[in-house]
Formats: sequence, structure tokens, C-alpha cells
Amino acid sequence: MTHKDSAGQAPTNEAPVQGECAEVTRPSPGPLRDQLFAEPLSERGLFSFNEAVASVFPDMINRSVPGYTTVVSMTGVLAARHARPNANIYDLGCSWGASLLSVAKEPACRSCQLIGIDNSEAMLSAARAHIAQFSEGKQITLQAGDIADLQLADASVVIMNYTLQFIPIAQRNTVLRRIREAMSPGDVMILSEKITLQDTELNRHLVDLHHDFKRQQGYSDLEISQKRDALENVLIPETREAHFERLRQVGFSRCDVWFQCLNFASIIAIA
Ligand code: GEK
Repeated sequence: MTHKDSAGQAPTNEAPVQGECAEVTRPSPGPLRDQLFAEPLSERGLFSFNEAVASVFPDMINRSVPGYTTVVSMTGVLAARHARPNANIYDLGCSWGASLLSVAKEPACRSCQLIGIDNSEAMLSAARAHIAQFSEGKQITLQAGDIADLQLADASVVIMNYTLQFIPIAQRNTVLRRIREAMSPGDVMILSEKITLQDTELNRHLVDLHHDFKRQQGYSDLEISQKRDALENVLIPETREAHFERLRQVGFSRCDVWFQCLNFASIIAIA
């Protein structure tokens, strides 16, 4: 079996095995290497969380989001400080469930219900297979659902790692208000996002640095530019100030960035 951690990261030198012997040598291939944008695409398609993306997701996010592993592992630590016994811990846009696996390792979260919600069936099916490999995965329930129609209750921790950015800006206020309404004072939201900077020149610099990061992770210029085109108008980043303003507007008492690497920030918001 491929060695991997709960974030689903496979060793970086592992390319997908192809050919007849693959089944014999690699009975459980684990997450594949992301090569979805490696060849010139005849048509510019919008990015979606389909089966192809779901199958390579851990490799894609680990090599695309600087600081992802730190955010995922610290999500469990942050959750442990705020988990109320028997309350719910939600991960909205849970993908393969990496953040919930991090939470499930924390003894302080053991009496909580860990609920992962995602609207991609392909992602949920990959998540089910991934989570089943970990004993702590038994504590996790996965649900198909759209973040726009959330029904949350008694949420002591709400995790939204790199997902709000895919919700239309006009809906973000309502989504966050519903989340806040399901929380009690002292509960925590962990909100991780790609961000833009108000200073346009510095913003361009950080975008360039992010592309350098992706090159360092083995992505080619073609992969970087085709993925960027596919994500245009699909992933809509905002400034950290816009996030703070919205979080306060919907009733969070305090918020700040607890981690940032290049143009990817993680915000802690206390209800
Ligand atoms: C991680 N948090 O590994 N409703 C529900 N799910 C949605 C919606 C929606 N409206 N829109 C997008 N998603 C994860 C990574 S990925 C981030 C999150 C990325 C889901 C989508 O199907 C995908 O699984 C996830 O949000 C975004 O820490 O790919 O950059």
C-alpha cells in the first residue's frame, strides 16, 4: 500500500503507475499525481470538483496551497481548544476529510460529532475510501450538501478550509451568518482562504511568488497557466480586510490571521 499521511500526501517522487503490471505491484494505488493540466487543452473549461480532480486531490492541494499541511494539522489543535463535549464539529467543503482526520486525533474532540459536508459526490466517495483507512475515521460522518443550504446546529467548531472562495461573493454573508447562528460565544471558526492584497503591486508580487512555489513543486508553466485560466471566476479571493469585516458583521466577536504563507491565509474567528 502507498504510504501516506492523513492529509493524503503521497511521497513526492511517486508518479502514477501505468501499464499492465500496475495492479500487481500497486494493489492500492492511493492518491495519484496531479497531471490534469499537463497537456495543452483544446478548450478552456471551467474548473470543477469532478472525478478527475477528486482522484488526484491530495497531491493537487499539497502542491498548490503553500502551508496546507500546517493548516490541516493545526486545525485539529485549534479545534481541541474550543470543542465542547458532545457538540458538533463541522468541516464545510471537506474534500478528502483531511481536516476532520486531524480533529479526530485530538482526545478533547472525542465526544463530539465530526461532520464533513461537500457537494461533490466524487469528492465524498474518495473521502469515504480515504477515511476508512484510519481507525479514528469511525468518528466522522460525511454528508452530501450545498453550503448555500446549510442546516447547522450546536457547532462548537466550524472549519472552512479553502472553500468559501468557491461560493459566490453575494452569498458569503448569508452563509457565514447561518454558521454564526449555530455557534455559541467562545466557539471557533477556522477560515482558510486564498487572499488578495489591497496593494496591487505587492499583490502581483505574491501571485508571482505563488507561481514560483508551484514551479518548485514540479508544476510546469503550462500547468500553472491552464489551471489559472480554469479557476478564473470560479475561485474568487478577497482581501483579509473584507473577510474580517464580514465576520464582524455576522456577529463574530474577534478575528485575526493565525497563519499565512504567501497569498494563502487562515483566519481564527471567535463567536
Ligand atoms: C481540505 N477543505 O482538504 N457546497 C459544498 N461544498 C462545496 C461547495 C458548495 N457550494 N463548493 C465547493 N465545495 C479541504 C479543501 S477544496 C479547496 C477544500 C480547493 C467543495 C468542493 O467540492 C471541494 O471539495 C471543496 O469545497 C474545496 O482542507 O480545491 O482549493
